[in-house]
Amino acid sequence: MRKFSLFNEEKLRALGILDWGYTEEAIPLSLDRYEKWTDDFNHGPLNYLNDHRKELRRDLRHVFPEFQSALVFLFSYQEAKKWLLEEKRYEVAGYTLGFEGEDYHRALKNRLDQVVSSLDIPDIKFFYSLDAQPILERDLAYRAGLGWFGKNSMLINKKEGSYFIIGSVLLNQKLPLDKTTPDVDHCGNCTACADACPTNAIDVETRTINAPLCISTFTIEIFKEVDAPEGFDKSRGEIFGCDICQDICPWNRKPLSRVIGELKLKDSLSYLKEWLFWPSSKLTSFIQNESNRSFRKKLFGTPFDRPGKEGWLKNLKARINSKRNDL
Ligand code: B12
Ligand code: SF4
Ligand code: SF4
Repeated sequence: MRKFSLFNEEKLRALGILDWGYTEEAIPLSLDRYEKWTDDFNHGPLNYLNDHRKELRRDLRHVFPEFQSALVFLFSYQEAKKWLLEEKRYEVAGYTLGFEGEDYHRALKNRLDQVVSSLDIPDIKFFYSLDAQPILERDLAYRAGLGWFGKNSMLINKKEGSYFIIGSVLLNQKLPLDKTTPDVDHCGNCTACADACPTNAIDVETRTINAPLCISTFTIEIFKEVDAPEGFDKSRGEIFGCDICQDICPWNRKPLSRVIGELKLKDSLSYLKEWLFWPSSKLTSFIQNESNRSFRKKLFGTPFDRPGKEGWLKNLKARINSKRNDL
């Protein structure tokens, strides 16, 4: 069966799905690369990538024993990204505003529920993979024919670029769909992402990044007061996540030029947009005056909840120290 006959494509578009793919391969094709990466300690403080869960990543059946196949979906945040670039609000990553301001783990589970409910297959059992599971999701998307690994280590789709979140459904049955073959490399001689990365975190040879050097790790994953990685002063003063190596990538130009939709935020979260226009000093004093509890409560259900008050103050301090307090 050709893949377009399984779903109503219009419905998928309405759910923000740019493309989807299918695979029956349980074992990642890049397992050796992941193992070498962790053996060389490139995960730095991200211990969950190198503990007992390492074994689980070796085979999808270790996570979902009944695995027979997977449907993999690419959920767009292109609208949010376009808005941030046009407004020159580089400080936060595109995905943060991409799902109406909601934490994507929550928002996309809901959309996957809608996708699964439209599958009319008897006795189907399924398991969702949405970032937090011990599954190499880029590799899964690669196996499903959805793109190639860019030198910035992003999974890039030839038509849609890389501004998307990968969400997958593992199934206990095979579906009558044509087999897909993984895409080939389309980076060629380009090294724009590695040249633009302010902290030199990208290794173009292995197409991986050194996580402790990455601004995304520093601003999202580290909650305690620590110094910013060397080179941060050459960044755009990112305070939550980093898209520099995607914003520079030529494969993201066309997809953004086609975007016609507007940035949408839930009414209750529209204040997030306002925050982006506050100077760092104003945001800092606002956060300092909040208790830990009330700050968390304000951000609950958004991606910004993660680093907590201490993490936010660390991020803002790094921005101010990097002399990017120009806003
Ligand atoms: C840990 C993690 C991070 C860490 C480490 C990032 C990293 N590159 O590993 C940090 C905090 C830095 C991070 C940052 C970001 N992340 Co993140 N992250 C993850 C997570 C949880 C695990 C990734 C992992 O296993 N890394 C291990 C390393 C070794 O894998 P890798 O870097 O992808 O390397 C692979 C390639 O190098 C590949 N390879 C290289 N050459 C070749 C050649 C061939 C032929 C083959 C087959 C393979 C291959 O093999 C390696 C092993 O698979 C995944 C979710 C998940 N469960 O998978 C999300 C995920 C990778 N992150 C995602 C996103 C959106 C981001 C950010 C853009 C967020 C932001 N704006 O700040 C940045 C991007 C930074 C970057 N350039 O990677 C998306 C990526 C979507 C996409 N289009 O690729 C994911 C998939 C989450 C999701 N469900 O959508 N992230
Ligand atoms: S996300 Fe930013 S810091 Fe991390 S590799 Fe890309 S450009 Fe470098
Ligand atoms: S910027 Fe160039 S090298 Fe980097 S991922 Fe994009 S095409 Fe590949």
